[in-house]
Amino acid sequence: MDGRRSALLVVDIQPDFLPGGPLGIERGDEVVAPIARLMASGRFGLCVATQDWHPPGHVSFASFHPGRRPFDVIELYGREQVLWPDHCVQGTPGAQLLAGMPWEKASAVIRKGTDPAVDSYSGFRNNWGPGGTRPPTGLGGYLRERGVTEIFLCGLARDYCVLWSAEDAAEVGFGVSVLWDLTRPVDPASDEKVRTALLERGVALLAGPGL
Ligand code: VGL
Ligand code: ZN
Repeated sequence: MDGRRSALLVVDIQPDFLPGGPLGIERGDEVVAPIARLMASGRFGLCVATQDWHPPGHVSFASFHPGRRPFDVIELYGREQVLWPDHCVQGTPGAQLLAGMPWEKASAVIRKGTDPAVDSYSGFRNNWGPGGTRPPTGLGGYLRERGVTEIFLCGLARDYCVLWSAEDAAEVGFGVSVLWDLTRPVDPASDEKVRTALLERGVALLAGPGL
């Protein structure tokens, strides 16, 4: 985690993903304080964050698909799409970056999932849309222009937004580490699959610093 070439990417620490929220992740609250300490530690050259930020009636919401329920899986643009409870609706309290965290340390916050017709798990690119492409958010270019070569990820959720962000970061050539203990999954049964997927992409899994 040396000097100015490392970046900490804090993924989707928002009330809607914490216990009690509509897409509350079990034990998601446990990562909040350690991530806050890490952000404040100055150990990373740069800190950036992502914020899930959907318009009302987003295509990923089960409520948008008559007869569907949250966690159903449908086919959308030829790929699997999990249907979620309504969450992180633009401007709502549950979509805000969690109060009390040192967000002033983040030099950029990337909002994602803003296209009503396309989901976006990764902070780097949308999921596949109708055109069969995944438009970039600009985060990769931002980090590269800032001289970042190594990215350390933490946050929610391990099996969706952290996983997809880590895979994309590795694919565009960053050195990538997931601070495993500073993430929590939507589906705890996914851990083995997620671990394997990350290792196959050359992503390092770190326990997370002792904090
Ligand atoms: C996420 C599901 C839907 C995440 C976001 O932050 O992992 N998961 N939207
Ligand atoms: Zn979402």
